Formats: sequence, C-alpha cells, structure tokens
Amino acid sequence: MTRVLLLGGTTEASQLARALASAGIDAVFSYAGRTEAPVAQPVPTRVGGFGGVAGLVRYLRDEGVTHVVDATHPFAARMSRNAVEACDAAGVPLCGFERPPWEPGRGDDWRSVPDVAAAVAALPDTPARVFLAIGRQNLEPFAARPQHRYLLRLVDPPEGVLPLPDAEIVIARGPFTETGDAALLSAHGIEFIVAKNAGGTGARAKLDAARTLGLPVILIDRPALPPRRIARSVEEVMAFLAHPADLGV
Ligand code: 3Y8
Ligand code: NAP
Repeated sequence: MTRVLLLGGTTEASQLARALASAGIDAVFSYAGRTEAPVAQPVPTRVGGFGGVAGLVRYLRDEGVTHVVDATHPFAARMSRNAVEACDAAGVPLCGFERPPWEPGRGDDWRSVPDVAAAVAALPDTPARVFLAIGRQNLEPFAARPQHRYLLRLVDPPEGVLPLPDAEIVIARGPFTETGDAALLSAHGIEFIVAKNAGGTGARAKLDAARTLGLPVILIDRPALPPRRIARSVEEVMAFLAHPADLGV
C-alpha cells in the first residue's frame, strides 16, 4: 500500500499535493513550521522538524512510509541531505522534485556568486539602495555592509531587532508578479537586487522586473546536494511512485 511523505514548502510541492489528492494516493505533506500560517494543503499535513536524521528514520518506520518525495526548496539543503541519509538508512525510496536553476537571458545583468558571504562582498562600498529578496534567515551577514539602505521582503513580521540599521520591510508572500515587483523596485529607487537562484515561477518576477528596469542582480548559487533520483515534473514523480526502481540515480 503506497504511503507518501511529501517534504513541501514550494510551489512544486503544492502542485504535487493536488495531484496526489486527486489520484487518491495516501500522502502526508510536511512543513518545517517556518511561517505563521502556511498555505493549506489538500492532503493531511504535519508541521515541524523530525529531529534530524534519526528522527526522520523513526518517523518513516512509525508511519509506514513507502516513498519519500523531497519537493523542498533548492536552498533547504539540510532537509534534503537528511532525507538522503534517512531514506538510505530506512530503505525507503526517495525522489527529489526539483525545478531547474534560472539561466540569464538577453538584457539580464546577473552576477552569480557561490554563497551569501560572496553576495555581501559583491555589494559596492559606496552606499546603495539594495533589495534583499532572500527572506529572513540569511540577513546577519549583510550587517557587515551597514552603509546600504536595504529593502527586505519577509513572509511574516520579524521578531526582535533586525541586524541592519537602515532597513525597510515589506511583508508579502509570493508568488509575485513582474508588474508588482517593478513597481516595488521603482518606488524604492532600488539599485541592486540580491536573490537566491531558486528557480521555478514563484520568485522569478523580481528578475524579470530587474531586466526591464536595467538593474543588476547578485544571484546566489544553490548549495550542492548529494546525488539522488530527480523528477522534473509531476508525471515523473507519479511514475516514481508506481515504479520506484525506474528512475536511475
Ligand atoms: C514555510 C509556506 C506555495 C509555495 C510558495 C517557491 C515560491 C512563493 C518565493 C522574494 C523571494 C524566499 C522565501 C520565497 C518564495 C514561494 C513558495 C516561496 C522567497 C513559503 C512557505 C514557507 C516559506 C519559508 C520561507 C523561508 C524564506 C523563503 C521567503 C507557506 C511562503 C526568500 C526564498 O520567515 C522565514 O523564516 C522564511 C523562511 C525559508 C527563505 C529564508 O531563508 O528566509 N521561504 N516560504 C515552509 C515550511 O515551513 O516548511 O507559508 O505557505 C513558501 C514559498 N515561498 O505552496 O505556493 O516555490 O519558491 N520564500 C527564495 O526563493 O529566495 C521570496 O521575496 O522575492
Ligand atoms: P533547512 O535549513 O534545509 O532545514 C533545517 C531543518 O528544518 C531540517 O533539518 C528539518 O528539521 C527542518 N525542515 C526543513 N524543511 C522541512 C519540512 N519540509 N518538513 C519538516 N521539517 C523540515 O530548511 P529551510 O531552508 O529553513 O527551509 C524550510 C522550509 O521552507 C522547507 O519546507 C522549504 O521547502 C521551505 N522554503 C525554503 C526556502 C529557502 O530559501 N530556504 C524557500 C522557499 C521555501 P529536523 O532536522 O528537526 O528534521
């Protein structure tokens, strides 16, 4: 009997949850609990960490999970690494559901950097107006560049004091639109955008708006993940669920 653990938190995970629900496949959608009110899902949902690899192995066994689909965000590297280790230990087939990284097109002025620290270093010395569209978890390193005026877009209002002296906050949950993001960038006189190479459609709007406005984007590469089966579409995931052995590593 198929029982799927869907590690979610992305547009693709929500898309897959709808497909599993309409196919009547027994599935549990899993959120980390990063946001106050995550989007409701059409399948039973759990919220919160598992307690590392050991906790996830215990969960897989206790819940009789037969397949794991890791549809987390490309930057949710610890969850993805834990899933590879736990599924291997528990002997449960795992498939990543991943969107390809964004590639620059004509008119794009993207500066790719390997990590957040390199993104900080890529900012100019002279004070600038910077749109930090990387969420809440990676703000501290930018405190090394207090001279800039930062525009932050967060899902929930931040608790406590921000590490940046000159920051303005917009509370918004994607997916976003190019028109909306172009208006936001213009209204704040943004000169640089810092973003993660998330791929997909939900966070793409700011890059399209940047091209239209001729603004440079400092784009952070994805962290490396261990080799695992990858599906690029809902159909490929459904095939994995029907025949886990078919997808090569
Ligand atoms: C908690 C679930 C869906 C999923 C929607 C996608 C698209 C909209 C765009 C910008 C970039 C950012 C951020 C972003 C986007 C989708 C997707 C995506 C980027 C929710 C959600 C959860 C999270 C966690 C949150 C992080 C933060 C990152 C904001 C729900 C809304 C910047 C990533 O406050 C915090 O702690 C937020 C943390 C991880 C990155 C960070 O480090 O701060 N996502 N985002 C999930 C959980 O608890 O398991 O609340 O409904 C989901 C979505 N956010 O079903 O429609 O698929 O990527 N999420 C980035 O791409 O850089 C915003 O502003 O332009
Ligand atoms: P992370 O750093 O890779 O994971 C840290 C820990 O959070 C994991 O070890 C696990 O705790 C818990 N966790 C992460 N995702 C989980 C999930 N889906 N279900 C249950 N526990 C989870 O994760 P993150 O980057 O903070 O991302 C957290 C969530 O936000 C994920 O669902 C991800 O898809 C979503 N998201 C992240 C980003 C981003 O930019 N990072 C963007 C959009 C959406 P235990 O070790 O206790 O099991």
